[in-house]
Amino acid sequence: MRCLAVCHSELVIRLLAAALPSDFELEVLVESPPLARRLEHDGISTLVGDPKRVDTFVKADVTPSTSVILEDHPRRGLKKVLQALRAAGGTLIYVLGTSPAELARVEALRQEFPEVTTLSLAELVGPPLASELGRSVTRQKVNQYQRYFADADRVLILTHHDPDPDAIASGVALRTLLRRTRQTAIVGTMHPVSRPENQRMLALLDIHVDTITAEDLGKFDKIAMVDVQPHYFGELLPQVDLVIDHHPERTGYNTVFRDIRPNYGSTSTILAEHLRAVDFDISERTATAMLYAIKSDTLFFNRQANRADLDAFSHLYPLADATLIRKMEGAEITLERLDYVIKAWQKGRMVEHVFCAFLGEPPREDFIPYVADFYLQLEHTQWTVISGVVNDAFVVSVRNVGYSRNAGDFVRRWFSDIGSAGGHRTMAKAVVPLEAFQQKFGTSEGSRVNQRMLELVLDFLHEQQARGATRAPKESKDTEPKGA
Ligand SMILES: [Mn+2]
Repeated sequence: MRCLAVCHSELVIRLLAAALPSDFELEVLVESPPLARRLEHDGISTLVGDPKRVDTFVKADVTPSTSVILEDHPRRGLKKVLQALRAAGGTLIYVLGTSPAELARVEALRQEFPEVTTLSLAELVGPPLASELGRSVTRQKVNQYQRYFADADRVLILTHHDPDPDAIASGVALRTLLRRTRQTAIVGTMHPVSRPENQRMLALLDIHVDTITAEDLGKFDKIAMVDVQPHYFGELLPQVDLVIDHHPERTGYNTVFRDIRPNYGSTSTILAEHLRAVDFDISERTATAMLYAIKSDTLFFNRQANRADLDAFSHLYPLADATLIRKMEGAEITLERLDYVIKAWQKGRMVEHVFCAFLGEPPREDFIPYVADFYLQLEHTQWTVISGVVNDAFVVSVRNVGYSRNAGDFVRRWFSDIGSAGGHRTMAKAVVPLEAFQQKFGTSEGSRVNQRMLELVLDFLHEQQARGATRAPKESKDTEPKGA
């Protein structure tokens, strides 16, 4: 590919010469003969000419397939240069300026020259520069906590209850960063892994998550926490040593080090950055766990995910074992789950594309979200509202297919006053004491519960539709008035 750079600053020219891949044949056009001599001396092919003249570009052999990069100059007539270029047959034209604000002037010329693309140096250089600077800040932080943990005999890396792939992978990644093995640093939880696909992940990757009790906490010299913050454990852990998490930042505890990034799709993304910042080799096992974690925590980039998650994903992908990930995902379907899928179909109701079912008392909570996810795949289904009773708690999982109404708003609306309720636009969950449910909604009997849930969701949807007719739909978080 041929590229003609029409420039006036030496730095920009040298930058282009260094940055353009070797398959670009770069030629430079400048007005100043001394500058041309310096560039030629350094092996940069250079022409001298007046860019406002058509014959300059004819001599430079500009064709419709030549990429022409024009360095913007506020005091030089850009319009004349563009006219000359066009007359000489140039069509691939890029105007390079310092910042998007400066280039706004060029945008005005777009009416007349729609073939022109603007490039801002600030935008081209900014993202890699920012990640480089961010990496050195991260490196410093990682080095600090590595030193701090170095002399501890026994380290606990604590996750939330029933750890999910992100918690598990983050624990393993942090253990790698602390240069420890299971003998000196355990990944621990107070409630063991229950979901079949997560158990399969542990088995396939040979990862051990130890179950510990509150009394065990005192046996560790240092405690780190991943994918969760101390408030989760109530009063149990007012002081810890390190917290790495992507959930909204909470206060009311002390930690020596913390790295909390709520805009990240997974904790594994943060740990991938830590590993990269200190140039650690990531084993295939760890990479596979982390890749699976990012994929599942972001629902394969369907839920909150940003540039950092994509970067971590593409960094880990070549290091991981994709076949194992497919095996872990396949473990989602088990016979006992299919039982509940069938049960839900027999007892549930589908009204206005909303599938609503009450599962009775399943032996574990994960049957509820599983069935909710399952029926969302059924054609024409737009919402699923699946509920059940687990350990005297009424649990409901809500799912919908994208950009309809907010599932999180729905559960907060009806359940935040009597229990915990939260979630995103497309998935949400509420857990309330069964007694409180009975008091508020007047029933806890199977078919009546389901009828009631169906009414709640249809009310919510209808009301939102009525509102939407007069008001622009608004994205609300925790602002929904309770019990309104
Ligand atoms: Mn997570």
